[in-house]
Amino acid sequence: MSQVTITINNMSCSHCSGMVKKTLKEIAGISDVVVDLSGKKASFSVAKDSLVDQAVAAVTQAGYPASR
Ligand SMILES: [Cu+2]
Repeated sequence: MSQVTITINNMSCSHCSGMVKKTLKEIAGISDVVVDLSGKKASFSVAKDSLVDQAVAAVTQAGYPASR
């Protein structure tokens, strides 16, 4: 288990950050999701490192271009 932070673009309101949070929480192995709307980032715990790439891909696909 490790704590990671990714950068997320295009979030403009609480609906956006809610969508990002929901998207991340739906991924098995990801927990403790905290989305920082004004800071353009999200922090969460991952069971294994490959989940970070999966999280970046899922959030990007949801319309919020993300990067590690
Ligand atoms: Cu929004």
